[in-house]
Amino acid sequence: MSVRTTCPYCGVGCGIVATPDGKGGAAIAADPDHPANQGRICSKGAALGETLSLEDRLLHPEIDGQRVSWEAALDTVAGGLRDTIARHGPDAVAFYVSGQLLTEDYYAANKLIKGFLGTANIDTNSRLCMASSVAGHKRAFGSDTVPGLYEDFEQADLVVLVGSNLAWCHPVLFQRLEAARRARPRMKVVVIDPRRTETCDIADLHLALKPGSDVVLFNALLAVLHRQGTVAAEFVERHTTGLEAALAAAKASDPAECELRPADVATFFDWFARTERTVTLYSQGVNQSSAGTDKVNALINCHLLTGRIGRPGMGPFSITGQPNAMGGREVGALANTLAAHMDFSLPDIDRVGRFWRAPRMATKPGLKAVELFEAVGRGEIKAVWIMATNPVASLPNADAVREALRNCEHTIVSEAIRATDTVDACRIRLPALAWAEKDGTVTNSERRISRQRSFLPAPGEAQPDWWILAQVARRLGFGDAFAWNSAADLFREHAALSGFENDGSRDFDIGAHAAIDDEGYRTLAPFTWGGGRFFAEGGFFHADRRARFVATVPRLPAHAPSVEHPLRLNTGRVRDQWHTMTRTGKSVRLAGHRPEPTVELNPRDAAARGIAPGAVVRIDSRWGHAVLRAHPSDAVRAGEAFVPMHWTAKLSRAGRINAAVNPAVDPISGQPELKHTPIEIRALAVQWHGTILARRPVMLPRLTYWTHVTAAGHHAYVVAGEQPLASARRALAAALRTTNPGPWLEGEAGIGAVIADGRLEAVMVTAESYDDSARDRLAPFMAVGRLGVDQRTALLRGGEAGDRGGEMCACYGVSCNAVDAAIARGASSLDAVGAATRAGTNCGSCRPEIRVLLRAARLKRAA
Ligand SMILES: Nc1nc2c(c(=O)[nH]1)N[C@H]1C(S)=C(S)[C@@H](COP(=O)(O)OP(=O)(O)OC[C@H]3O[C@@H](n4cnc5c(=O)[nH]c(N)nc54)[C@H](O)[C@@H]3O)O[C@H]1N2
Ligand SMILES: Nc1nc2c(c(=O)[nH]1)N[C@H]1C(S)=C(S)[C@@H](COP(=O)(O)OP(=O)(O)OC[C@H]3O[C@@H](n4cnc5c(=O)[nH]c(N)nc54)[C@H](O)[C@@H]3O)O[C@H]1N2
Ligand code: SF4
Ligand SMILES: [Mo]
Repeated sequence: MSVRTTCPYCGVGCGIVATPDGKGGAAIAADPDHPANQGRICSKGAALGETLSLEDRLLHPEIDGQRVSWEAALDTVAGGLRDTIARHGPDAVAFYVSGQLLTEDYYAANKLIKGFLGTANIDTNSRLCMASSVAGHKRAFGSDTVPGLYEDFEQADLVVLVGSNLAWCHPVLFQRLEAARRARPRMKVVVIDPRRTETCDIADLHLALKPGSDVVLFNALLAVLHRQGTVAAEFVERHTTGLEAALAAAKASDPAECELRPADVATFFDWFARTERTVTLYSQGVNQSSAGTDKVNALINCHLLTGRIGRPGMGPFSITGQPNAMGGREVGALANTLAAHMDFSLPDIDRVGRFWRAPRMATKPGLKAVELFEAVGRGEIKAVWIMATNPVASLPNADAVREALRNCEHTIVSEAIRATDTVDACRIRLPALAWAEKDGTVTNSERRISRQRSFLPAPGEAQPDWWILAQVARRLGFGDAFAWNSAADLFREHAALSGFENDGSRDFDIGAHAAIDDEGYRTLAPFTWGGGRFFAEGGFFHADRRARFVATVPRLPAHAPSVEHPLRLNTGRVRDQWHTMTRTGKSVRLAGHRPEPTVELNPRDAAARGIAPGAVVRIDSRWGHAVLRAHPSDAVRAGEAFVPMHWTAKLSRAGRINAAVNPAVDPISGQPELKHTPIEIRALAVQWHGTILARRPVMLPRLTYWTHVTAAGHHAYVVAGEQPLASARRALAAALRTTNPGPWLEGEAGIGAVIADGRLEAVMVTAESYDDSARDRLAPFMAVGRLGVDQRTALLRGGEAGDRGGEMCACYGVSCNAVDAAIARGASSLDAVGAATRAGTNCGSCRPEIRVLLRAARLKRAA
């Protein structure tokens, strides 16, 4: 039987239809009826079926590495919290939660700590993600309201994407935008991003601005709009205040500081001025900055001035990252918010306290993520409970986070996966249900609440996150307030609180759902709260019901490049991986797109440092270092480098980039500046490169570089070293044979293999230079049961040449070379390439990259 649920990845919030196969797996398809995706899906969503296996799951509670009963684990957690509070007060306790919890889980965590433990030391990883948007919304609107809807992108005549790589990070919205643009050719797209991303592929204009200079650009735009009279005078007059001060600040901004071509800036300003239906969509290039909140307000100012808000095809639009970033804001799980979009004002504290019948309401905001872990590091917080996030990999200055956890008295983690960088650092490990097994709701970027429904049975002893919290609450004596029996019970309570003494004073009100029965919850169809759009006719949530223009004075990133660290490190995402890879990392086809942790840097900077393509390099900052594969690319500005955030200490020797990322935060939102860290990059004196495929995991010897690459039916590693090749080969061969025993055979061209009873158990190939086709060349031999004579000979000669040139289409496993070949044979459009190879015909995530190949072929023909 098929089950309709919601994708657990990005904030687009696509509907998914899952059909269990009865053997623990499920077929995954897009839900044709879900309003967010209408039958579309992306490569990550399409590969969800490959993430369901249980072999890496945490299935039983553990304390200090020993399996224990739930009773023992819950008693220990409750005892630790009670004891800590008794000895050191409630502020010695903290929760660190996640936009990947369901609303019901999130609600339970927030209620327990803020109402019953008496501290607001709960923060969520949304601090790293949405905090600047929340703060910017509140300053401008008096509430954390996203005014628009997805259909606004389709109805707009100008879509401005600021610091958003939509093509890779919100692929289904990108597909919708692409389709709308095809249908309405007059629509224009502007991308504002220092990097030339795949999103630029549909852009009419790309502004590769100086990193961090967004406030300057939008200030300058505000001043130009005002000077030219592109002003919605009546809207400004009736519904806003603060224009004069904002203009004064804006007029001091000189767009030349953005290091753009003046003609491009003029074009952007001209389009913006002329186009009533304008949407400005923004994401982490805006939020993850020490001036993030000002960036948000600088762009909202331009929409307020022109009155372009809350009407079809218009508005500022904060696109959220995680599937339930919005739900977390609704339950108020940020350290500085309360619940149901309430704050730490006296009336709100009183209201929530009465609703919860809370014995010990927190009365002031708690510590925000970065400061929270600094307080753990100083020993001020003595008990920390982490749920559904991997801070040892995802917080800046991540080595310090790991140290802090190792030295903390009570470290508790609720996780689905047995071994992550964070689980390794925590003493008490509680097994949580994962996506396929959970029930609850999530809210996407356009305020749409959708059900996640379980379609697989609960494995082992794993439990829902809310259940774990409620059990601990009962042990602390709060049984009555945590007596829920189902996610539906929680949803009803959450809905009731949103409507409690509300009468229109708060934007978030789903009180109408407080009486939903179990059947209604089971079948609940996706709906947007607030109905349609907000603010077309004013009605802002400041006491005077007016929006605020905010005077934004540009500031540079907190840490400037120096002689020692002259480059700027930018970080972000790649198309086919999700965060710390605990789920997407299980998929073989998703591994093909970007198999290794790389740093992209400008070819000029690479040349100046003697860094060749494929070289192994070390990045150093004041905070730490990483070791990565270099990929020179003119998509990156000179002076900049880009590293994906995904690789962890579990998957690589030193690809965990947050070890090097600075912990500076925005003074208002507390969001860290993950996009701007001064660094230096240098080539390492690597003597040799290698590739290893083995049936069983290999305990690698000390190497300069290694990374694990997910492969079908075996383990694959790409390695490199600074020691002489001969001794390295001896050490590697010994390591291979420890877990993959059998006779060792030396072949030609650097091949060494263990072949036992005719079956290839493990193979390695080493060479002086980097050969990224070795995995593709050798993998077919691992797929064979018994090698025939010819196959054995071919293998020992180095494997057959069959370089696939990397994966293009993850859905159908089509390589770059196959697409190139189709183009060479005459396929001259996306559709023709699709017809010839199937590439790009399922989820469409690779279409921007196919277009790049098409364009390259056209240029080549023209030359
Ligand atoms: N494939 C994939 N998709 C995801 C995720 C994932 O892990 N993988 N994660 C999800 C989550 S939680 C999030 S938050 C979103 C993030 O989605 P995005 O924000 O789109 O992704 P990022 O790659 O983090 O950063 C966006 C861009 O900001 C640019 N940037 C850096 N500095 C500046 C600057 O000063 N100004 C401007 N204008 N731009 C700048 C970067 O070059 C980068 O291209 O993605 C979601 N979707
Ligand atoms: N340098 C740099 N760092 C970044 C960013 C960046 O752009 N650059 N982006 C930041 C942003 S925007 C974000 S959102 C964060 C994301 O960073 P994290 O939240 O740390 O990353 P995830 O890998 O998504 O971690 C989620 C964890 O929850 C587990 N999990 C999954 N489902 C469940 C469940 O139902 N219950 C429980 N208890 N656990 C579950 C998963 O196995 C996984 O370990 O990273 C931030 N860090
Ligand atoms: S765009 Fe992709 S990752 Fe995002 S919700 Fe949709 S299917 Fe999931
Ligand atoms: Mo995020």
